[in-house]
Amino acid sequence: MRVIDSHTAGEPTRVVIEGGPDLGPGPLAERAARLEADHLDFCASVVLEPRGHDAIIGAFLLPPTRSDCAASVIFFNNLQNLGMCGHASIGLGATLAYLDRVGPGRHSIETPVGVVELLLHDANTVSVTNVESYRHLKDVTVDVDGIGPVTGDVAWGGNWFFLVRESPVALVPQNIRPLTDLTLKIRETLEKNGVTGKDGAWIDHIEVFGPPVNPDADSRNFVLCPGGAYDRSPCGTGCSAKLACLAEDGLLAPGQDWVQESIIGSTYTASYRNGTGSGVVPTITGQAFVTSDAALRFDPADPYRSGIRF
Ligand code: PYC
Repeated sequence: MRVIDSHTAGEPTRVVIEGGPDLGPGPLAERAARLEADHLDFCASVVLEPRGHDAIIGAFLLPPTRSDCAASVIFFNNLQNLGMCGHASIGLGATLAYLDRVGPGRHSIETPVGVVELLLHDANTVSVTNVESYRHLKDVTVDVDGIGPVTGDVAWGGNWFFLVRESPVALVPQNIRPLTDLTLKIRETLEKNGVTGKDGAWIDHIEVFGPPVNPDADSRNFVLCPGGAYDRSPCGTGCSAKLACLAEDGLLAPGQDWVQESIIGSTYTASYRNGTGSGVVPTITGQAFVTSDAALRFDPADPYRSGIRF
């Protein structure tokens, strides 16, 4: 299996170029559901230890089903599929440029939740225009054991997020363990209280905000991902959810830049235009770098060839 690894603002992506399973015909969302249901060994072998680690997002590259798209992609992590992934889309742009499959300019990409657009400024700098993003619930307060009341918004940015405006724990890298514990507790409390996204969807990402360290940034965040890892990047879908909330609160105008800093200090520049529904269409700009071009080997005698799973 051939994979290209990259990182976007510190967050890793592994694009599977050759050697993935045949997902059969049909719309991409159906094929993504088949990947999750029937090909756990494949996903686990790509992203879990010993070949991968908790933070890697897999991106299974497929030919497009639409003539106006350059490619299709299904994102997956250490637990499940992801509807969309901002950092991995930027990583995919850098990977396609590395492979000489695309040049500078605009390229549409199919994802299971809709078509997104990549604008390649150069081999490393990519803007991704995401699916329409919106706030679902404003100012939801839950009582988190050992912390007290925590208030946040529920919003969709291609994945479901609970966004807490003021983190009760300082957003410094030394606090990554306590921030992980905090956000896991918030997620558990949301589950216990029946707080969900639209149609009962699991809120699998928790995002807490605080003041930036970088004087050029507007905000710093810490993002808990579904499988318990934290996002090293400012999280593209999380920024999209944030823009939807800022727009609805009248705190950011269409076209105005929002610079989001991650817990490790990397940044994205984000802005939006109004959507056709009640939401916004975000564009997130960041940089990705290819880190390896590798062949994964699967030895039938290797007891962990399909990843370490409990
Ligand atoms: O950039 O959208 C994102 C993302 C989601 C999970 C990890 N990164």
